[in-house]
Amino acid sequence: MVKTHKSAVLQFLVITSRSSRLFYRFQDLAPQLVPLDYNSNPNVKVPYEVISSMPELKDNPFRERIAQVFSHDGDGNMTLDDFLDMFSVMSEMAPRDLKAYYAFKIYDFNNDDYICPSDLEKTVTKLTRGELTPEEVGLVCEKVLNEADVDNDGRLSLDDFQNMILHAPDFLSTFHIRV
Ligand SMILES: [Ca+2]
Ligand SMILES: [Ca+2]
Repeated sequence: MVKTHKSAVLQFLVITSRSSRLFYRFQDLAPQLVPLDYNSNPNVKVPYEVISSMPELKDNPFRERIAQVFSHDGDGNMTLDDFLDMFSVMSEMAPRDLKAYYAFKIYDFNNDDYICPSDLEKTVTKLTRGELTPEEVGLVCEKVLNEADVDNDGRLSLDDFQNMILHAPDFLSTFHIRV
């Protein structure tokens, strides 16, 4: 009992120290916008252009989608809450299921809750950083659909996707950043 309590306290301390470090990081991105006393203006947003040029994101081919998915406005402009959510999901310590859920949303470019063939094509092109020819991308997409589209409706549901990444963990590799 005591041990559980202690580890809960420890975990809380780790989380709060990480959050406060991330707060200063957030503040530092746009010191002219974000007040040091953040509670005085908790809805202030750091614009997408600033978020996407952070070292953790600037080389990530999915940076625009990542920022869109984690921002409440859907345009990639982030409040502190959005920012903390993004870092906690992308941290190496986040559970795989949680990462998979967000990876699915990020790959679902047209936000219809399915990864359809055109979403998959964009995903594979970005994951391979434009190194494949369109024919090769087509072949990869076909193979992925053949193997992962369990209910045969020509697109990947979240279930199909979660099942797929058990066999192809590379699909999550672009969503790890150190916090
Ligand atoms: Ca879709
Ligand atoms: Ca399906």
